[in-house]
Amino acid sequence: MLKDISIIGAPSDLGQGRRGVDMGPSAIRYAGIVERLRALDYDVEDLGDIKVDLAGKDQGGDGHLKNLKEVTATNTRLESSVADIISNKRFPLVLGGDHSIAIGTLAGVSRHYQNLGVIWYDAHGDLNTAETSPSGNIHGMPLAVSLGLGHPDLTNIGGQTAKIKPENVVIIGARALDDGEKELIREKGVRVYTMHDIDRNGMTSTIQDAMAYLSEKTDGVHLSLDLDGLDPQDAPGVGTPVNGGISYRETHLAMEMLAESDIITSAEFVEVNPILDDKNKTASVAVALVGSLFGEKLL
Ligand code: 4U7
Ligand code: MN
Ligand code: MN
Ligand code: MN
Repeated sequence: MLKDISIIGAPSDLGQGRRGVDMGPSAIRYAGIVERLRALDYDVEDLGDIKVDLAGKDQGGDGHLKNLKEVTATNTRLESSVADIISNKRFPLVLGGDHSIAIGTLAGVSRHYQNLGVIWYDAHGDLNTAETSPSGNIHGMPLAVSLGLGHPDLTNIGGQTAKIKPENVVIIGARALDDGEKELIREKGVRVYTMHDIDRNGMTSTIQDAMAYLSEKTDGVHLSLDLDGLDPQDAPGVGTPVNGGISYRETHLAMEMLAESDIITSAEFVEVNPILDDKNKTASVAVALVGSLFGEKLL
C-alpha cells in the first residue's frame, strides 16, 4: 500500500432525501481519521472538501433523477481531484457524503487502471437506473453508472466509456436488492456475496474468495464501503439502514485481511449521517475500519 495518503471530503447529500449526510466528512475528521493514519506512519494530507452544489429545484419523485445537474457537477469535480491524487502517486481516501459520490471517485480512479476491481461493501446493490429506481435517488445508482448504465450526464463523467467491467465487481453484504438490480446482476454476472453467503461461509472465506476472484484479473482494487453494509446496531448513523447486516467485528476482520493482502489501491467511506447517529458512533466505526484497512494491529 502506498505510504502517502490524500484525504478528500465529498460532502454531498444530493443523492438521497435525508439531510445530514453532507456532514459525514466533518464527523469522520472529528473522530480522528488523520491522527489515526499518522500514528501508523503514513504521510497524510487532508485536502479538505470538494465544492458541492446546493440542492436544486428538481426534486421530482416520479422515477426520475433527483438533483441530476448538481450531482453531475459535484462528481465532475471529484473525478478530477481523485485522478490528480493518483497522478501524484498518493492513495486517494474519499470521505462521503452520500454514495452518489462513487460516480466521481470511480471515474477518477479508473483513469489510471485498465482493469479496475471494485469491492462494493453495502446492504444495497446501487445498481438502479432511472428506469428501475423506486426512489429516483442517485445514491442508489452509482455502481450502474460506473458500469456505463444510466443517464449520459452521469456515465460520461470522466469520459464516455464504462469505468469498470461487471466481472471485476464484487458486492459484499447485500440484503436489500430491488427487482431491477437482481435482473442486472444476473444479466451482467456481477459477483454478489449476500448476507446469506456470509452467514453460511463466514467472513474469512468470503473475503478470501473475493480477493482470489479479483486479484487474478485486475490491476488495482477500489474499496467502496457504505456504512449501511454494517448492521444498524453497529452503524446507526446511516440514511437507509437495513437490519441483519455485517457486524463491526466481521468488518474489522475483512479490513485486516485486505490490509494483509495489500490489494486495495483506493477507498471511500460513505453514507455517514451524524444527525441520525448516536454520539458519532458511526464516524468512529469508519475511522476504526480505516485504521484496520491501513494495517493497524491489535498487538
Ligand atoms: B445506498 C434503494 F429503493 N435501492 O434505489 C433506492 F431501496 O448508497 C435504496 O446503498 C438505495 O445507501 C440505497 O433508492 C443507496 C431503495
Ligand atoms: Mn447502502
Ligand atoms: Mn450504497
Ligand atoms: Mn444508505
